[in-house]
Parts: sequence; C-alpha cells; structure tokens
Amino acid sequence: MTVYEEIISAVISGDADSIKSEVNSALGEGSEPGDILEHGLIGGMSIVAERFRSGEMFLPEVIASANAMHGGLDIVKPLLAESDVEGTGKIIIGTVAGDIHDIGKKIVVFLLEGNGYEVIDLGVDVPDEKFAQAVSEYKPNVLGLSALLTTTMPSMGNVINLLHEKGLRDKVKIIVGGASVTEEFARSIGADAYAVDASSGLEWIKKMISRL
Ligand code: B1M
Repeated sequence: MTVYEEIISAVISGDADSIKSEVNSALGEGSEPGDILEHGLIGGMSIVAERFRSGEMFLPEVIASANAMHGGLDIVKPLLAESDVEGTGKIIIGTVAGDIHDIGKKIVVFLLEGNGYEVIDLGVDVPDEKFAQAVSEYKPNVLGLSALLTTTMPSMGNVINLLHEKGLRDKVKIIVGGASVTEEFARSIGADAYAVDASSGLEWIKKMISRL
C-alpha cells in the first residue's frame, strides 16, 4: 500500500493512533502536507461519506473516523500554514445555524490559512445575527457559509437577507459550500460564489479578493 492508502485505511477504520503515525511517516518520507491532506485525509473521509450514504457504515463509525481524521489535520495544519504563503485578505467562515458539520469547513480553513489568508472561524451552529455582527466588526473581504443539511441551507439565505437589511451586503463577497448546496441554490439566494470542494473554494476566494 502507498502511504496515502495507509492514511485512507486508518481514516476509514477510525484509528486515531495509526492516522497520526501514518501522517508522520508520510511527512518523514517527504510527502507534501497538501498532498497528505488531499490524497490521504480527504480521500479517506470521502470514502467514509460514500459508505455512510450507501448504508455500509453507521453513525458511530463515522464519528470515530471524523475524530480520528482531526488528529491528522492537527499535524498537517501548522505545516500548511508555513508553506507557500501568498494570499492577503480576511475571510470569516462558519457553519450555519442548526448545523454542526465542520469537517469540510475545517479543510477550507486549512487551505485558506495555508495560502496566507487571515481566517476567523466562527465555528458551527452559528446564529445568523452572529455572522452579521462579525461582518460589521471585522470587515472581511469574504464571508464563507457552510451547510450540509437540506434543513439548514435556508439559513444561508437568511444570513444574506440580514446583511442586506443591515446595509452590509455590498461590503463583503459571499461564498457558500457543503454537500447539499448546489450552484443553482447559491444563485437563488444571491451568493457571489459556490464551491463544490475546498480547492475550488480557495480558487474562488483568490479570484474574488483579487478583483476587489
Ligand atoms: Co451528518 N449528515 N448528520 N454527520 N453527515 C450528512 C450531511 C448526510 C448527507 C448523511 C446522509 O444521510 N446521507 C445527512 C444530510 C441529509 C440532508 O440533509 N440532505 C446527514 C444527517 C441527516 C445528519 C444528522 C441529522 C443525523 C442524525 O442525527 N440523525 C445529524 C445532524 C447534526 C446537525 O448538524 N444538527 C448528523 C450528524 C453527523 C455527525 C456529527 C455524526 C458527523 C459530523 C461530524 C463533524 O462534522 N464534526 C456527520 C457526518 C460526518 C456526515 C457525513 C457522513 C460526512 C460529512 C463530511 O464530513 N464529509 C455526511 C454524508 C455526506 O456528506 N455524503 C453527512 C467529508 C467532508 C470533507 O466533505 O463536508 O461535503 P464536506 O465538505 C467538502 C465540500 O462540501 C466543500 O469542501 C469540503 C472539502 O472538499 N465545502 C465547502 C464544505 N463547506 C464549504 C464551504 C465553502 C466552500 C466549500 O465555502 C465557505
């Protein structure tokens, strides 16, 4: 097995100790932190997501995989932040009200920080008002909203409406993402961009900031 396959297998089995040792040995063998993130950790979590969807894996196993994956992310995160710093700009990001999914959002955050952007992560289950307050207080270039549940996607539109009401909408670019979100939905709520994954999120944010 390649070192990335070893990491994928450790993510799937939710084995936190093995994830840490496989990530460290991948780094020792000269793998780039970004490759470990993309081909190992995200690769493993994508398979977990697929198996959960098809009924091959159940919630406790998914939670174990998610927790174990975080151990790997903790090792890779500071290294990503050290490498190839190029961006300047401030991004506020959070998972919308009622939604506690944060694995994908954290990956977006790691990529942004790894590319030199200042990121304020408001966390999960963030009330609409808190997003508006943060935009008013920190004056970010971009606001990123993540949602994984069809029941919480409407909060993205609520946040945008609230920013309109408070006269803040034209002061910030807005990008939305998360498994249930689609480009069509993003357009319907008046977001500026939709990203299907973390890398395209990073590319959109780079583009939006460079046009400001
Ligand atoms: Co939940 N869950 N979950 N879950 N969960 C989904 C989303 C679901 C699709 C599974 C399913 O039924 N097939 C389903 C939603 C159905 C729907 O609404 N259509 C679901 C459900 C129903 C639930 C609960 C209601 C289950 C229950 O309690 N009965 C519950 C809700 C809790 C709540 O939020 N209130 C729940 C709970 C959980 C766990 C806590 C067990 C755990 C979350 C742990 C955590 O995040 N800390 C969990 C998980 C892990 C999943 C699945 C299996 C995997 C999600 C994930 O981490 N994927 C998921 C199934 C699936 O997605 N197929 C599922 C890997 C991650 C890398 O991908 O998050 O999509 P993703 O992020 C990607 C892109 O979407 C994008 O970039 C990321 C990286 O490439 N992206 C952005 C994300 N945010 C972005 C923001 C951007 C740009 C790009 O800009 C701002």
